[in-house]
Amino acid sequence: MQRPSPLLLLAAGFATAFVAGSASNQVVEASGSGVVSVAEIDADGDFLPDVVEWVTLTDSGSPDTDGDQISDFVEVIASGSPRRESLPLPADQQLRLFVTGPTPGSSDPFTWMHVFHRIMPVGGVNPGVGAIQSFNLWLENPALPGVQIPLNDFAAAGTVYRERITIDEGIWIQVSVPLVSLSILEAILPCTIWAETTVAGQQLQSGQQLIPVPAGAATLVPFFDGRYVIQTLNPVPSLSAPQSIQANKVCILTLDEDTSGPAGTTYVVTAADCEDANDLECDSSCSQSVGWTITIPGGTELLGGN
Ligand SMILES: [Ca+2]
Ligand SMILES: [Ca+2]
Ligand SMILES: [Ca+2]
Repeated sequence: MQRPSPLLLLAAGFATAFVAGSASNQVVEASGSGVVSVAEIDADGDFLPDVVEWVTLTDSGSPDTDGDQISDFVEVIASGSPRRESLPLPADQQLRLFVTGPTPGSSDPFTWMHVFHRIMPVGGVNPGVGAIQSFNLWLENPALPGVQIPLNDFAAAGTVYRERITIDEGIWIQVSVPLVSLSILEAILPCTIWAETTVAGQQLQSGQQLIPVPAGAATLVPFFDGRYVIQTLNPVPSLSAPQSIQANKVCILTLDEDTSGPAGTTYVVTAADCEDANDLECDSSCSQSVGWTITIPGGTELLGGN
């Protein structure tokens, strides 16, 4: 059997570049798609598409929802508090995943997986435009150790690629994949999404697990005090049906390690509450997750290693 190769996106292939942003944070940005999709509509220019801001509960009309001078993108990608004033977090490699569904009023029929990656070059030196030599994005499933499945295999149409190179906040990358269907993805959970970037000779890798929970697919983000924020990754429901907005809400979990096996480490949820979850609104059904067993490829150690 031929081993699938990772999706390879050569940044050098995206030739459309323009200069935008303020003088204090000049940005050079390249976009790889000639057709504007919902994954590219970013009204406030903070690099988070409007549909993703719906998931993160940030303001798609303001690049700094809480007005603390830290951009929505940086606070979201760093698992900070985008809706409450806070201090800057240490700049680090970060990877976040979001899934959004068909948007009300849009002709875009796709459920999208959005991957956002921030790369901080060694020494904080801005490597400049064209420094990204390669960007690979793939999925690994514990049942197929060592096999890298290109995320592109799940694409129903063209993948969106955007990059932004900032003076002091690293290189930001967005890859959005229009999925054939969410159920195909759910069939291979749990899995880990990996991004590997080569910048100025450095190879940087980050991963984030996508796990199955009774509410659907979800990601976990470290919270303080050894607990985790769980965020379900469901398509955006109709905004005209507010009750279904619960689909993208979050919950704070306390995990108790149970067993380890080929699929990863299994944890039992011993507590779940609606304490401030990275300032995102909590799921009203949060407490129902007590007693869940969750299997995480690589365990929680990987969560803290991004
Ligand atoms: Ca935005
Ligand atoms: Ca915003
Ligand atoms: Ca902010």
